[in-house]
Amino acid sequence: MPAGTFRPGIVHLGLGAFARAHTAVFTENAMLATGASDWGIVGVTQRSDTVARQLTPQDGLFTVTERGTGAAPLQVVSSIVEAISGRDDPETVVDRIAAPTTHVVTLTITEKGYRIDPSTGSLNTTDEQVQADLAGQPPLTAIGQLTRGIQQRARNGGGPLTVVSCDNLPGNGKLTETLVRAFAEALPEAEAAPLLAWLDTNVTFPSTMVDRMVPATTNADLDAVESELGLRDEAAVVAEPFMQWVIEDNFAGDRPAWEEAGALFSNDVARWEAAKLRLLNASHSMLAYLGLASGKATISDAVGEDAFRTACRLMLAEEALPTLTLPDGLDGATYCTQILERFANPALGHTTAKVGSDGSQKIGLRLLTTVRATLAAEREPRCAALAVAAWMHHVATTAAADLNDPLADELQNALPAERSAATVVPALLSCRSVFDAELAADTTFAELLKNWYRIIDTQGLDGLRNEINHG
Ligand code: CS2
Repeated sequence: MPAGTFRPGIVHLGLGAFARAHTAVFTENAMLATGASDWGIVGVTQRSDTVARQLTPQDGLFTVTERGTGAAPLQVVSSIVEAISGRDDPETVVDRIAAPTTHVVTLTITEKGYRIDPSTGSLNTTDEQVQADLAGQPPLTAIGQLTRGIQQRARNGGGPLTVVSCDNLPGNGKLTETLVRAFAEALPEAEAAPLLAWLDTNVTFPSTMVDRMVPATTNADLDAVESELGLRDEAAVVAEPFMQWVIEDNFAGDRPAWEEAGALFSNDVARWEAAKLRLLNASHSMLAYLGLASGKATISDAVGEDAFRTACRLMLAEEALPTLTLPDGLDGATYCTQILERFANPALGHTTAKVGSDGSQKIGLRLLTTVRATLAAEREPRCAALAVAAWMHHVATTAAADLNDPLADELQNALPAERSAATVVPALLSCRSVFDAELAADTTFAELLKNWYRIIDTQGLDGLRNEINHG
């Protein structure tokens, strides 16, 4: 579709590569399938304005290139009708959320974007940016922008709004609601009361499960797109052919017919999300940290190592799957086979560094859930512990400035000067932002971690191969 065909109906917070290759594609395809034209997306970048600067001169147009078996031809996507820098133009973000044409806000702001206090599971009101947003600065956090936008909408007497979180978090809808309400409750009483009442009757927060592997776009990708298209697309994204979206059907008002683009509306999203986190994302993280520990730059290289694939299979079949109740329509064994095949896609170039980033925000949801449930069933979480030990090794062997994690300082400060299994494992287990006190005190888990850490640290890949295959 040429630029200018679609009119805005959605505000999207977090305009990274994932949003462009997933949410924007589903929305584009739904509009093309139905002939609707009023679900265009106002995209908002978060910390950096790069994507807004790339998309604006291109009238929001960008390409999606699929890589791997079954790849479709390059698609030009036109569903993004405006790109705003949330950092530089927060008042416009608030205005767009409040606009009468907006019916839906979608979010892909990553785990850390929610500013959760791990000790309460609610909004981290000690965060300086959250405090500044509460104090009335033009809001810079996603939850601040969302809540201030809803507040302005309420004051304008606007229509109902649906907020759709698309991040890899269990119960992402309920969580987003909790954070928005916590923000509203922390406002002065005269502001809080009417806003909370308006939220009660006008805003819903369905949960969703999203899936598509989307690596960071490289310069080589941009060059390849240029030679195919004959034009330079600075906002191009590459992705695997697979894409999935399961959405809870709980909308306050109108919505795009995303089912026409292949999305599944379901009342069982919690089970879909738990399965995806503990199976796909858990083994993805495991391969990332095992790969980082053994010099493998991509996920396909890591899964190509027999011992690592074996460790993933064991973790999935013997540890993660028994902890899950799968939704109807999902066969566990088939799903696990398929995800390992998807990881093996050599054309994707998904780096272990990218998947391994923000580990402090991810391992709790992806791996420690399985660790806790397996220990509670009086079994050993041997392979899940391997993944956590590999993460610990990554943290302990990466310089603070190079560790891509919002808790990098806290993690580094916990570490001793002399680093071995005996010192690093207890030091990192004492980080309450990642491990709760009960899990940290579990001797079975601590011993597994120390054993794996020692092997990674002193014997490297050969030691891992030996222990995984014969241990
Ligand atoms: C990955 C995910 O970077 C990561 O942490 O595990 O982004 C993963 O690629 C997606 O969730 C796949 O849907």
